Amino acid sequence: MEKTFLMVKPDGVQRNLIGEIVSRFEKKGFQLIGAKLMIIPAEVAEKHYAEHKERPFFGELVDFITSGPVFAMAWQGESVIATARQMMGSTNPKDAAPGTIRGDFGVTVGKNIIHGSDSPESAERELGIFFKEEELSEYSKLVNEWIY
Ligand code: RTP
Ligand code: MG
Repeated sequence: MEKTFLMVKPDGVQRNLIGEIVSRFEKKGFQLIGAKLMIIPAEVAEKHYAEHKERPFFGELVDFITSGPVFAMAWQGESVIATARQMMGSTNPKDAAPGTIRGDFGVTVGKNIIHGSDSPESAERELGIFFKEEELSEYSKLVNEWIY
C-alpha cells in the first residue's frame, strides 16, 4: 500500500488545526501509521527542503518551519500521495479551492498550514528523514474491508 509524509506546519499547530487535519484524512479512508509532535532541527529542515535551496524564500522557509512544533505524520492508502495533495489544495491558499485544507484555513503562501510529499520519490525520501522504520506501525483495520 502507498505511503506518504504529511506534516501540520507550525502555523497549523498554533491554530489548533491538528485534530481537524487528522480527522479529514481519517474520514477519507486513509490510515495513520506514524505521528509525532516535534521541533525540527535546522539541518533537518534544510535537508527536507533541499530542492528549494536556491530559491529566494529558502531562508524564510527554514526559519518558519523550525519556528515551533510541527505534527509529522505517515499515512497509508491507495493513491494517498496524489489524493492528499488534492485534499491540501494549491500551494498558495489564495488559489486553493474551498473544501481543501489550504482553501479553508490558509491565507498566505508562507503560512499554508500543511506539507505533503509530491511524488513517490519524495514520499520515500521524506518518510526516511522524519521516521525510523520502527516508528511506523503495520497494522490491519477492519474498516479497510469497507473501503477497499
Ligand atoms: P510543501 O512542499 O510545503 O508541501 O508545499 P508545496 O509542495 O505545495 O510547494 P513547494 O513548491 O514545495 O514550496 C514549499 C513551500 O515554500 C513556501 N513558498 N513560499 N514566498 C513564496 O513565493 C513561496 N513559494 C513557496 C510555501 O510555504 C510552500 O509550501
Ligand atoms: Mg513541496
